[in-house]
Amino acid sequence: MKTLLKNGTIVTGSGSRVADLLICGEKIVKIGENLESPDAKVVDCSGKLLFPGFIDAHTHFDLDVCNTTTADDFYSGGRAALRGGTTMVIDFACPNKGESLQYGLDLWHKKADGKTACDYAFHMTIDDWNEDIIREIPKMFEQGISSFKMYLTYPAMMIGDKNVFLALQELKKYGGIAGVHCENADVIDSLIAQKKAAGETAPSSHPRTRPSVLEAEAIDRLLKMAEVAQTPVVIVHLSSADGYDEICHARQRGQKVYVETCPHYLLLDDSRYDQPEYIESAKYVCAPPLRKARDQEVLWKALASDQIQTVSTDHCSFSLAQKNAGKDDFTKIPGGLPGVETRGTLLYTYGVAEGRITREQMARLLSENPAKLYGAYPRKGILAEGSDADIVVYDPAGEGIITAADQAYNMDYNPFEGFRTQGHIAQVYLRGKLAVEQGEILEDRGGQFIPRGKCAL
Ligand code: DUC
Ligand code: ZN
Repeated sequence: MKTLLKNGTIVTGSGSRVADLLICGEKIVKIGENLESPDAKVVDCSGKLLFPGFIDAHTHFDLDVCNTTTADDFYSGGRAALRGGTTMVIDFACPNKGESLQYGLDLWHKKADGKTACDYAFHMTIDDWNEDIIREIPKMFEQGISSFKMYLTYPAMMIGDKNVFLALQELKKYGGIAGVHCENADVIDSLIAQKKAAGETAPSSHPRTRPSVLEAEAIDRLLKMAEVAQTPVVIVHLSSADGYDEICHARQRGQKVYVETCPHYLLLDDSRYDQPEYIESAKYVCAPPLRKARDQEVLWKALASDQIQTVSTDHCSFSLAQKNAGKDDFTKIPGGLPGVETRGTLLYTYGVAEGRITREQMARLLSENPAKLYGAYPRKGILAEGSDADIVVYDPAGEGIITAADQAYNMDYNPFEGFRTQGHIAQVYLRGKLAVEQGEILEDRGGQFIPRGKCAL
């Protein structure tokens, strides 16, 4: 089957131009002017922007956490992703301590295979460190898993600084890359104990027990370990100016550091935790917490100057009933926000349309850089001959409003409720097939597992 997209503005990380794009089967076969293909379905894309399918390199679908399971699994999460222009997610396979990496990988395949609307891949979580795990690392690469995740917070996931350092050294042998959640667990625990002893159990205590300086401390500690291990790392979900300062210091020392932030850190602030109604504040509990307007400003400037490489979502959704679990104790509120459906439209609206970043930067942040960073480029991440025909047709005209009444999530709220949007996602093609048409999902189990190679960013 052939499709010819005529006269769209083709946006890639390195430039934009009006051209025609011919799809044959799953691939882009030609980009050029005045293309003709008698047997192709012709679609007029005049006035539309054609982006490479977005990649969300940070989702948590079907994850058991805080004695509950995320509201979105790979079915609803994949549908929401695709509807939002995300043609590939990289989720976190997450074995429990004591389980093998292979067990975690098999389990994540079981959760995702045959029921995901968009393409998908997995990072592997390292939350245990022993001889068996070390032996399994090369086997992960053989199965298309080239990126890993470690935590400097959450006791259920932490392996301690010594093992983080050893894991960095081990991954380096294979050209693997690790993303790390940076917050100082022990000091956070102490602050939590003090808040509880003082009877301050409302959600407003959440950001006060996780101040940005504790993100900065953990980032600095990790980067010093990475410096000794002589390997680049990814700082996931950077939330604060304090944390960013530490990244700048490491770069000044000559280190290579990759950075991810998320729409909620760019667009929402910590005043959300001080609302009178419990549930209105609980909705926004995530870790790291939302920060201040100044932090947002610093993050936007870092995006504009290409100092942050990716915007992913940390999509980790819980319904209002699930968020209610912490009514008497903020530490029992399951942490996380949905975001996979609105990322592209928000970045276009508040980034490109408001002049903070260019559309080429948007293509780099949402597509090209995650594809390169996580070893899926050039199959993914670019509109080029030979690449998968994952395409977002963005209509920049018109305005909309984000509302939970119009979303594919298995969710009863949207953290960006009421946010104005500029333009909308008109169509999404997944490997050559029209998969979303004006918000309607046409194909919702067509996603494939994408094995990945080494970092190329
Ligand atoms: N932070 C969250 O808020 N949820 C999921 C995991 C994380 O790091
Ligand atoms: Zn996460």
